[in-house]
Amino acid sequence: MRRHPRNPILTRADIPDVPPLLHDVTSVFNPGAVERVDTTARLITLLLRVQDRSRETYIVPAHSQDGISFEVAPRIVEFKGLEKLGKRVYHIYDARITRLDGAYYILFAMDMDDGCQLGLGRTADFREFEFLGRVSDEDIRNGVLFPEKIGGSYLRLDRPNKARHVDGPTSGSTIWLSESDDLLTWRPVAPLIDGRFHYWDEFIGSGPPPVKTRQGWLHIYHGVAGHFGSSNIYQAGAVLLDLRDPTKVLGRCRRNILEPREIYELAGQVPNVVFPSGMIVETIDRDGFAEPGSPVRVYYGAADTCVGLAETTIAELLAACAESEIGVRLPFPSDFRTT
Ligand code: BMA
Repeated sequence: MRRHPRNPILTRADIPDVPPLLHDVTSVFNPGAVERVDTTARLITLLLRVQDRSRETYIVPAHSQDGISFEVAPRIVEFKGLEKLGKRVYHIYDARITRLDGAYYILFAMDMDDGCQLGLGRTADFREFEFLGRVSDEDIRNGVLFPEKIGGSYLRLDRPNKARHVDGPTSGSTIWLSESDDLLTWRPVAPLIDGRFHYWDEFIGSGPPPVKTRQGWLHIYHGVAGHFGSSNIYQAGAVLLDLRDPTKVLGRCRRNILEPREIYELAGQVPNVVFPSGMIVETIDRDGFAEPGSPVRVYYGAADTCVGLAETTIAELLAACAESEIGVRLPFPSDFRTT
């Protein structure tokens, strides 16, 4: 993917200073993204993760007509009904937005006393937000909803968390497919892809919600390479799933499609991180499929500090998914010797 020349497109300086909550914030990153029509204007809306000096985390909306310059709302998102959970939620973060059944659904991570859980919210207009419920009962993160029912069920991708070391931080190396009849109660269907140890994506998690193409569901995910268990390098990659049966993996990129290279990705609160979380496809055909030549914008968190924008096309992402499997040696020029 290619970085936008105006990167990073959002930094802490873009967040309105509105005490007491939005005051002198530390960072803005990992945005969910959606394109929509608001009254008459086409807008790209982001739900930003904003963190302050107390390390409290808020979701803050931002809107743009060109997808590059964003106006950040001077208020945090309050999910009505969250208090009914009756349990303490320390942080809400990493919102992923899916348009489904005519509304916008938001899956997000909730740090609670029993680990990280998934919360589900809904909005019609990005002004009022409603909390629909806690939609997990195990430590889990990176939930993303498919934009339509498949085989009569709602589907999502999610990533259960496991501790790598006893009492250590949790992460995960398997993305699962789960299904639901009502969006509230979920059943695991099948593991979809595993982390590839020794390579760039040892630990993995979903990025933005999957996009429908004629070739299959195109999905961007993040992969983490652990360097001697000390530093983690977060990169982005792509995978292609069968349209009718998304448990079938049709292709997966061999090499990452974005990795930390620029200074704002290499240095920050958490160094060496690109974390894709929002994806906007410009051209969708009449039947709802992304067109191969369509420009694609991917919004990502950089070093847990600011927001970057990377550009590509559907065709380029599909080509990445068609690369030969990792670990299969590519031919060296010497393999073609004729003598
Ligand atoms: C992941 C999540 C992300 C974060 C990333 C890098 O596990 O917590 O929200 O951006 O780590 O710190």
